[in-house]
Amino acid sequence: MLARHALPDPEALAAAVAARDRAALARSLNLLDDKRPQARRAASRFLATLPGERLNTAGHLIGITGPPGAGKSSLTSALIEVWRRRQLAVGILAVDPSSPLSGGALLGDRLRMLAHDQGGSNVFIRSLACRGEFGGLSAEVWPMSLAMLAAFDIVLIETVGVGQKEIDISKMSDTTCFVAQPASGDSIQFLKAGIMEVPHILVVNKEDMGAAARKTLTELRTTLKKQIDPDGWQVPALSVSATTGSGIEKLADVIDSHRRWLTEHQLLATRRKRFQGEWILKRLREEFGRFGIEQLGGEPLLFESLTQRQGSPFDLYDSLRDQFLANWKRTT
Ligand SMILES: Nc1nc2c(ncn2[C@@H]2O[C@H](COP(=O)(O)OP(=O)(O)O)[C@@H](O)[C@H]2O)c(=O)[nH]1
Ligand SMILES: [Mg+2]
Repeated sequence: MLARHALPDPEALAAAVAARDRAALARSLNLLDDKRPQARRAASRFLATLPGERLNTAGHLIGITGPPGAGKSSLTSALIEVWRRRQLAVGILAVDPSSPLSGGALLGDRLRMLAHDQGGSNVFIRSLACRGEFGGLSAEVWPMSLAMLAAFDIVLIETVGVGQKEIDISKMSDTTCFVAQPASGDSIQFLKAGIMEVPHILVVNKEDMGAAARKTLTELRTTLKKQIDPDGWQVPALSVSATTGSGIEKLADVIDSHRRWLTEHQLLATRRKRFQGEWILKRLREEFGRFGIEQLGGEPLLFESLTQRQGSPFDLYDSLRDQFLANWKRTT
């Protein structure tokens, strides 16, 4: 019991994670999720010790989002197989509470299968689905993705992408894929109305359903003609079938081409740096509201400084929190 609760040595843990030690990875994700003060301090040191150049410029952080039942988990399994054939090490964070039975079990089964052959050690999956409400959990997804990034070529996060409560995956991934299913007018309406941030890649899954899939793809392409990615990336829409496997190689290629495009335009490192600013601002906003942000210098200034700084994001957050509380005490 004691051993289970004993905190790991952050430096040794970071080295083991970077060496893709599976037990260390599991331990690091638990540590990042541990709210006890001494665990937070260890987690903070752990994050600060992860290899910075990997976190800034290596690997590929991919977000897969879309409504429940669209086939995100199925698509994830299909992609894992392609990436394995391409000799890439893959880490998955599944933050999808909507399909713990179909999706969760499906993905679990596939991975159990994979684990039987020698390629199994290059695939690591952590499901965050069975913890109920997102609540505090959502806050830890980004730090967890950093630990995964230190170990894997590809880190994929699956989230449900409709509604307000959901994690904004576009604020923590290099490439965001939105998965729609045939005859899902909703997704198109969300896009048109600007409720949904334009993803980098639009995927219509269940192509095997025939005409309905083709119609949805055409509608999405028409909608996309009016949508411009702020960076200038031409958003592609393609159809696939996770069940039959059709289009999956192509999808993997398109996902990779977006990463190459980001690198060629010197946007990858810039994008990664923004994630930290977004994460800290979001947490400050949740804890102290707009007033808190104003007290700390206002959003633009704060954001700018947060993307510049080095070290652990936990430390940065804590120091801003302390700063706010000290100001608050002085003025009341
Ligand atoms: N016909 C068809 N069904 C699919 C396809 N991909 C997934 N499904 C089914 O759609 C349902 C939801 O899939 P799941 O991957 O759990 O969706 P998620 O909720 O988006 O993760 C399951 O019953 C899958 O078997 C596909 O390409 N074609
Ligand atoms: Mg799922």
